[in-house]
Amino acid sequence: MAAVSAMGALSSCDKPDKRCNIVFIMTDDHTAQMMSCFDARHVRTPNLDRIAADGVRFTNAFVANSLSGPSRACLLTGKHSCANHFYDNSTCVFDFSQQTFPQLLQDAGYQTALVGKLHLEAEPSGFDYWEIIPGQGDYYNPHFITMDGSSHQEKGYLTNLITDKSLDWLENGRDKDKPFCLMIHHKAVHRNWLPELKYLREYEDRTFELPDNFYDDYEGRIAASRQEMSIAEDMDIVYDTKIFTEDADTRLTGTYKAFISRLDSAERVVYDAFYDSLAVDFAARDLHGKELAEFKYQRYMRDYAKVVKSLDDNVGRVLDYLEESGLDENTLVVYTSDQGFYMGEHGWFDKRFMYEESMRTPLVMRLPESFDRKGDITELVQNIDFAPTFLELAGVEVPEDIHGISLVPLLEGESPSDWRTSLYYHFYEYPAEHQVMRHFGIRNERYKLIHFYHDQDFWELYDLQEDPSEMTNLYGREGYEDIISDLRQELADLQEQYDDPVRFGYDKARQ
Ligand code: SGN
Ligand code: CA
Repeated sequence: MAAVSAMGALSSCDKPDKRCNIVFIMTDDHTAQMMSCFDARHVRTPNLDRIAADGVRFTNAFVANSLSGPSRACLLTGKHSCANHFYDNSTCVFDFSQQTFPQLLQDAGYQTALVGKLHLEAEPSGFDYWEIIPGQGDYYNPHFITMDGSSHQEKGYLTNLITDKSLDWLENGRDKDKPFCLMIHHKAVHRNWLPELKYLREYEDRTFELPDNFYDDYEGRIAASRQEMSIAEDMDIVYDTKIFTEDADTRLTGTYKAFISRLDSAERVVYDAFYDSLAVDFAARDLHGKELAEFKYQRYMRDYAKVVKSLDDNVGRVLDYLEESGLDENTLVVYTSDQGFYMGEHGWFDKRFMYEESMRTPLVMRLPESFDRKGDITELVQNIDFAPTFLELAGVEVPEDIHGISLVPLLEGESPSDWRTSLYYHFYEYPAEHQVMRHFGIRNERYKLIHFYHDQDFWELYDLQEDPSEMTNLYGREGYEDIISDLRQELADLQEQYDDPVRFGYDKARQ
């Protein structure tokens, strides 16, 4: 009943049998710097740009906890980690008995499907159809887990296979009398950036511009100085940059060998023909210091760009199918990532920090024909907003315990004067891989205040207008007392609003 009455209020999707379909495409670790509709410096992504050109581009989209599992839990529940209880990748199991938007959509008569990476250590529920990859999955000849719980290997490149399965469900798998929500979750472009074989040589003639702060000295920023995600120090020459010889013996050589051993012998010949020549060239050059760091940066950028290329092709296949089938008229297409990523900024790869590159996430949408909004949406939005947005589009009443805010008014062209003015963030996975300390904080249009805690206790303040790269920690500087005091109060208010137990003492934050 709630669904029916809320639907009546919607001008855009007001025919009960014609509620909007949703195609939600989410990638892993794809950052806006590597998407040409956000940043034209590095790559061309014509199909992703097509979504933005035909629809809307969110210029201020963020996540609540910049890590895969937590980000997916925020997406499914519309709640911060403190409420969905999935804090980190290493210790948590998602409780699918809690409220999720796919379940609510299914209850309201939607056909729901999920294909690809889930990474929540649990079997999905709330879906009419799912087929997922185990954990992080594999790029080459990957395994899939099907709804009967069994696992099987398939031939091909993962990004293509996930798209094949998604299109097959759209064409043959669903009940065509019902509206649908299809979630296409790619592994691409997650580490270690293994390209589709046909694109091994793409971008090889490119020298990517080094970020201005590639040689950051982390002055005044303790957590930044202690991370283990530096391209120079922590990127594995075999696993990440694929400089492999039979006598290689780095920490991740074994993992690398396992990944490439998934290729059959003919594929392996093609793969080796490319990377073996790089290893020969590398051995002859005897690189050290900055030269070695910049070599690794170029290899990283090239392989990442190749993986983006296959991803962009596959997004194009989905858009083409929707157009050819006529489904595009009544389908919202969302493209986003589970978080942003560092492409050499601060000298890094990976994410986790509340700093801009990884707190941000790319977000573009192609809207159903009944919406005429186009261009940029600049309001502060966060991944907890997807759940209420999709529920409102489906005419389902948004439960009061959801933290996110529906984006539908923004999609209808409104600029609500009471839109949120700040965002809350909380990262927990520490001590862990990459050693990014636990922290929480607040970001408004101009400032960002971060508190690092657990085995440390210090604060950082950035003026994003004057210092968009977040190089100067202003916390404790004369003249910022009022700004800090206001931000600390607002942060405490957000923690109360979201009921994050951190305000009762940090040790209780994960109970
Ligand atoms: C793996 C990667 C890390 C990465 C995490 C989390 N290491 O553990 O570099 O930070 O995933 O990524 S690897 O040696 O296995 O490649 S996330 O996107 O899934 O959260
Ligand atoms: Ca990720």
